[in-house]
Amino acid sequence: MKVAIVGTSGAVGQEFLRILEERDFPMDELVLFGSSRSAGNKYQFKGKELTVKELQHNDDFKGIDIAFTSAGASTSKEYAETITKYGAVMIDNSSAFRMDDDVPLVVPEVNAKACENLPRNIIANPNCTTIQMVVALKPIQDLSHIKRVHVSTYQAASGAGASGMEELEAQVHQVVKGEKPTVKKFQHQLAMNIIPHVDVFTDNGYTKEEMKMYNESRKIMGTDLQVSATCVRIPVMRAHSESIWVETELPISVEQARDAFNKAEGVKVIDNPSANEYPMPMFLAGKDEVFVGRIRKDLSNPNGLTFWTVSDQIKKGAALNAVQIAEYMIKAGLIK
Ligand code: 11C
Repeated sequence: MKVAIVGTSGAVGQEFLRILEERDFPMDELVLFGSSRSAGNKYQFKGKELTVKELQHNDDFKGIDIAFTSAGASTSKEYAETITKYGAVMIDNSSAFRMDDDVPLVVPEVNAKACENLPRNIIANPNCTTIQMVVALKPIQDLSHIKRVHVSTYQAASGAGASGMEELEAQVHQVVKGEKPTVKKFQHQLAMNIIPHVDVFTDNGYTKEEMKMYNESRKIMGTDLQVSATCVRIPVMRAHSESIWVETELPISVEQARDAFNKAEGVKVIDNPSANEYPMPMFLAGKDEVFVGRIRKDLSNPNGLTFWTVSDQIKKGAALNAVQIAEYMIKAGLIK
């Protein structure tokens, strides 16, 4: 098994390196690719030093079985053919192909079987806010069809990559020193603030991030689910949180929901309000699962249920989900 990472120097690329080592991913060789700027960078993997090669239109992908790509949508579009033409499966973290009919959009806990049909040898990894939401919706959908979801996200600076985290850290220091914070990456100062605006606005008043939650969830769940999202950036370094409200066809009790969450793949329940125990991003960054708490009935709707989720955006929201897709494919004999 020969594996490639494209976009190695970014926050998600670095997470790929950590996760492949942490999970002892079955492979014989790992090849690192990046832009001309990061070509030549050296990284440690399992005690060996690997050097980043420049991504180019050549035959470097001959013999590669799996390519984890995270270098932005335009790079993915430009290089998809170069990457896949000798048979490599491209598991792409960008938004480039997510809504294409001939590219499956996969969260293994929800729709792993979609990996069985790959007309273009490409699998898309969903947006991080969508991933954590659908992992939590799946056990509820298995109890009763979900008609509607209202969700507000609380997204960490890490969603904007390493430079987003650097900007938040710098702003915190500037605020403490009484200096005017430098604003580059986000639309406004993030330290001591929250910004109800992630990605650009579309014509219907929702942002692209909010529309991703609508469109991607429906494709992954394979249902007519209606989603209304408000995506918010908060001054947290890493791990996104979501306040989720669902309306189901049949009423679901809190006990039924808790039991379903407890049994669900990839979910951990932390829900003990009397001891002030609920998921919080500060304590769950770096973890694999989607954490669920504050499970309760919606007071305004007998078929409504509401809960709170937290998951590491760079891990389950990006690199880990892609690696789990590859692990599923190897186990299912789809990549040999
Ligand atoms: C954020 N969710 O938190 C975004 C980043 O479509 O993969 C990921 C964007 C994407 O800013």
